Amino acid sequence: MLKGETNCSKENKHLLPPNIQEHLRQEQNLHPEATGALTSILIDLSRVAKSISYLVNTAGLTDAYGPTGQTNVQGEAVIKLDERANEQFKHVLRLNPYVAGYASEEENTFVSFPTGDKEKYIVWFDPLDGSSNFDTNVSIGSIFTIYKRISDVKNLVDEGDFLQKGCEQVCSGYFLYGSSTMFVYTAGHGVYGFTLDPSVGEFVLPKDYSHIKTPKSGKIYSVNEGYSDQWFTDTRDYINHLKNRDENPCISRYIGSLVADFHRNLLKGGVYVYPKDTKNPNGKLRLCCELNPLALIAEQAGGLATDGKNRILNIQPQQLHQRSPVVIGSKNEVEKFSEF
Ligand code: AFP
Repeated sequence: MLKGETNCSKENKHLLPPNIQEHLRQEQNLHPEATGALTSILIDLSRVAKSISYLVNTAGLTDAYGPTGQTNVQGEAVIKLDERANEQFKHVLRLNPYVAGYASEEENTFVSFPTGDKEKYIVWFDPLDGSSNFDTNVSIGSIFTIYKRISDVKNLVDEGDFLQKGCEQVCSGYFLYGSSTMFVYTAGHGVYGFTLDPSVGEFVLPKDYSHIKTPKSGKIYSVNEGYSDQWFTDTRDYINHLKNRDENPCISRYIGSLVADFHRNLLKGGVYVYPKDTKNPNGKLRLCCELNPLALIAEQAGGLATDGKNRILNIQPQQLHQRSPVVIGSKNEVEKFSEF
């Protein structure tokens, strides 16, 4: 032992933070009933995150900016990277022996894979969220969620597998392509945030991002105020309240990339609102591939997510691409909305 070094500092000095594989193995060992299927899917998803991160970071060099000329199922212009990110997810999920099918925000309907007795899970994903920000180098993200299939394993997965309530999610998360690339997930035992270490190409877990907790109250509100003329009175009164309350009046922060807005508020505290309004009776965001995954993360971090009245995770989806209004973030601010 070197002079002045304690046993403890000697032990910790050369320890690397765990990478995602080590972390998932440790988590799996805590659950003797685990088969390794979920670990395998999450490791594959972390590969998807790395490959999309690479596409994002090199887009200016590889002609990846700009639209494809197509519109997606939502009627939105598809950009080249939307398409490439979607392909990355599909390619990796198709090869995973535990995945029975997927549904993508970019595609009309779900896809089922040939069945076998191992294929227990289905995956929902939004391959590139905030993609209209992409050409200007603003942070964007991808969102995923994993459910156990409820249809008989002898058959192909059916629509019911993809229309489960958010409270049935086994695991959800997002990749954030920001000033660094992050992989944030929960499997119902806390929220973990990995950072991509570009020097070794691995997602590692910094100490501060193990069991992420969101503040109970925060001073950020995130909403597109450009639409305030279309808001109903409840939204207008609520936002006015946040800005003008005596204690801790809120300030506005809005990127227009859901994952980036959500992630900032998760760490700093505050509320993200995408309300229904006179033009959009159900808001804009999609329940199954955007709101449910983020609502699970928010709740696991100690926050809340509602559609203004109901817990997001309790809403029974009726359609694959159903939209819902959302109020998501710190407990105090989300609860306050119900008073308006
Ligand atoms: P895009 O992927 O088409 O950019 O849509 C992103 C999104 O669904 C979500 O990420 C944003 O928070 C939201 O739209 C922003 O929408 P507004 O422009 O209506 O505020």
